[in-house]
Amino acid sequence: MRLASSRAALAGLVLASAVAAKDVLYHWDVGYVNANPDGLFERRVIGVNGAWPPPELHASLNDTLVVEIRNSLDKPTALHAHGLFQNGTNYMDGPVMVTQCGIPPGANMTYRIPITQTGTYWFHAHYSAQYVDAIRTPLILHNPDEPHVYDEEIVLPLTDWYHDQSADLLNEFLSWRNPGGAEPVPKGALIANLGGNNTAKLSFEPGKTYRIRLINMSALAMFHFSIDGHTIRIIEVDGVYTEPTEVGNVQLAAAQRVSVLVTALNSTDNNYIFHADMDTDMFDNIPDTLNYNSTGLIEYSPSAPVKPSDVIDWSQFSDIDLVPLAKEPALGFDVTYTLDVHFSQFTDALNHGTFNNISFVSPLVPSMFTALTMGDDARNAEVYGKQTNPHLVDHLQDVQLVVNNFDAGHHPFHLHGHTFQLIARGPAPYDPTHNPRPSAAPMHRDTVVIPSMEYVILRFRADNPGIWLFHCHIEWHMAGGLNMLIVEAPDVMQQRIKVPQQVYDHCEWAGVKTKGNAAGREGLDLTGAPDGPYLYPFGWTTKAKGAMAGCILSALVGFCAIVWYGWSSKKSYHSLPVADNADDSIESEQLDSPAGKL
Ligand SMILES: *[C@@H]1O[C@H](CO)[C@@H](O)[C@H](O)[C@H]1NC(C)=O
Ligand SMILES: *[C@@H]1O[C@H](CO)[C@@H](O)[C@H](O)[C@H]1NC(C)=O
Ligand SMILES: *[C@@H]1O[C@H](CO)[C@@H](O)[C@H](O)[C@H]1NC(C)=O
Ligand SMILES: *[C@@H]1O[C@H](CO)[C@@H](O)[C@H](O)[C@H]1NC(C)=O
Ligand SMILES: *[C@@H]1O[C@H](CO)[C@@H](O)[C@H](O)[C@H]1NC(C)=O
Ligand SMILES: *[C@@H]1O[C@H](CO)[C@@H](O)[C@H](O)[C@H]1NC(C)=O
Ligand SMILES: *[C@@H]1O[C@H](CO)[C@@H](O)[C@H](O)[C@H]1NC(C)=O
Ligand SMILES: *[C@@H]1O[C@H](CO)[C@@H](O)[C@H](O)[C@H]1NC(C)=O
Ligand SMILES: [Cu+2]
Repeated sequence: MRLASSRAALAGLVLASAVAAKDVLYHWDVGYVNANPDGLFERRVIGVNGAWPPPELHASLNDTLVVEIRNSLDKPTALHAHGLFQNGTNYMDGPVMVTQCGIPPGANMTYRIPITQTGTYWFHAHYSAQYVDAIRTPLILHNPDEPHVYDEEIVLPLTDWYHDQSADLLNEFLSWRNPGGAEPVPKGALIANLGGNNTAKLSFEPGKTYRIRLINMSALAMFHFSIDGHTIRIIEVDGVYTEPTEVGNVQLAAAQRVSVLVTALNSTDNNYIFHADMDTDMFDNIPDTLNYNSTGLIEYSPSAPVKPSDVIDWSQFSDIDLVPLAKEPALGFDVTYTLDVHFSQFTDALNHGTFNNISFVSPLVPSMFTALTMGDDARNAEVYGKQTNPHLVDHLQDVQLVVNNFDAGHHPFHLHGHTFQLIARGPAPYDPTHNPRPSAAPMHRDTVVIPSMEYVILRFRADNPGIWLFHCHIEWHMAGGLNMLIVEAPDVMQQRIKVPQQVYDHCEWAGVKTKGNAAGREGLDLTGAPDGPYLYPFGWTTKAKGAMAGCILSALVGFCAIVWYGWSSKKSYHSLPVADNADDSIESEQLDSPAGKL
């Protein structure tokens, strides 16, 4: 599948580089196929070139990864290389209505991504909740100068697995019938795309050391990974090398990656079980049929018995205690933003995730185009529209984000375009009069879990001009609005970023403008830009609140006839220019949903 071409895109880099960089080319025809990985239920999934799972992607440092997508679905799509900096290639990042329009059905898009990083990443759809339909695959970036020593490597993606289609799950989640915002609970877990009675098996040879690249490609579930009878050492987290750190088990939230080294035992007398247990804290109910403890087999010999589990080590370690191999001092900060995370009931009758009480709604113009076309006004955050919750940072500023999680669940937050240093963690809210004492060489990563009622302090240097999404990686929460924008150095973007014609063409097809502010207008005239949904207005009369409560109650028993004025605002932000068949009700509902276009 891998074809190398002799010419490299980054001519400048190639001149300076020791190893010949190459284009690594993949053709992906993205379309529907059927699959039954747990042996329990055959369902429609989104596959590649007529098969599922999609092929793994591999490239090396300084290569250019080229993935030519053909969209054979009946709806738009877009893909995101999770954790890649996309330095100078903001338009290849993937989130729809942030850096591109959806790739129309029947159209192609070539993602050309210069590889400046190494480690374990993944590639997934960034449109609606499409990746729940299994369009996701590991993306491994090899390092010709690998600092850790091992004999072989194993890529082990872990995912939760749903039997229903993502569009149906999303409609259930974002529904007035679900005022508490209970997330869809998966039917089980897949280890290396196998589940149910199809057990994943890893063959070990005595004495060999394996690098296992764990990737949590879940929509919801958090996993604990451990191997009976073996010790595991963490060496990489989210593409960042660490000093080898021995742990009893590895916790991975959605979108996080960890590489561990495991040295095989010297004897082939026994086989062993490895565990990938889903953390059930996030599940509102645990169906009797749900096996949340998934296991696989470490096989030394097909005839050997399985040595029963000793006690599983459930000790917790904190990622903030890891030490990166490349040590850099803690950044200071030139600008700090505090982000309070809540889930609340909104006037559109839905339960939305929010940063500072704003639930994300896509603008009418992809924000990257707003940055590129608004001249000096691009440095005024207002032009991106208030529903995108834009936070402006200037070129080369050191940025601090203080994130307080006031919700009852944990959330894995992901920043596009950067890794961030983990400066501090503690009980929320963070008290700004207490100076954090970061470690001398803080760990950094691209996705951080914040447990309920805790805060984290994150810092990064704004050295990558672009529009970068900051969001919870639980797919359901993202769809529910838990996203915001970091608008990084729009003035420098205007000098550096040259958008390929294809990206304009896709917007044109969808009737989406590629210039102007969030409303597609000039200057600060934001007439028609998305506005709302709103938190329950505090000024509401008791009677109105009673009507709303009654409405929610009756919604619970299946009907809701009262129309209150919250609904009337629906039209204004539901009227995004939608790319396709508006008469397909499920589809248009999904596309119209607040953040449905991401
Ligand atoms: C990758 O490119 C950088 C920058 O040009 C160069 O310093 C480095 O040696 C290259 N590394 C490899 C493995 O090609
Ligand atoms: C689109 O992609 C398909 C499949 O990868 C390829 O066969 C076709 O030539 C491409 N079309 C264009 C116009 O590039
Ligand atoms: C899976 O295995 C269990 C017992 O291990 C068995 O009861 C069940 O019937 C099996 N299911 C399928 C679909 O084979
Ligand atoms: C993957 O992430 C989800 C969501 O945070 C979590 O519930 C699940 O346990 C994780 N899986 C692993 C194997 O860590
Ligand atoms: C396996 O045997 C070698 C050589 O005797 C020894 O160095 C190594 O520690 C043993 N490995 C384990 C996991 O016991
Ligand atoms: C899953 O594993 C955990 C940890 O070993 C254990 O406490 C729990 O009882 C197991 N649950 C089931 C249903 O096997
Ligand atoms: C968000 O709304 C809650 C009430 O739902 C309020 O307590 C809180 O102060 C608000 N936060 C911000 C940052 O406005
Ligand atoms: C982006 O590239 C510039 C050079 O053009 C470099 O200074 C900066 O460190 C890079 N940032 C990231 C995040 O790769
Ligand atoms: Cu979340």
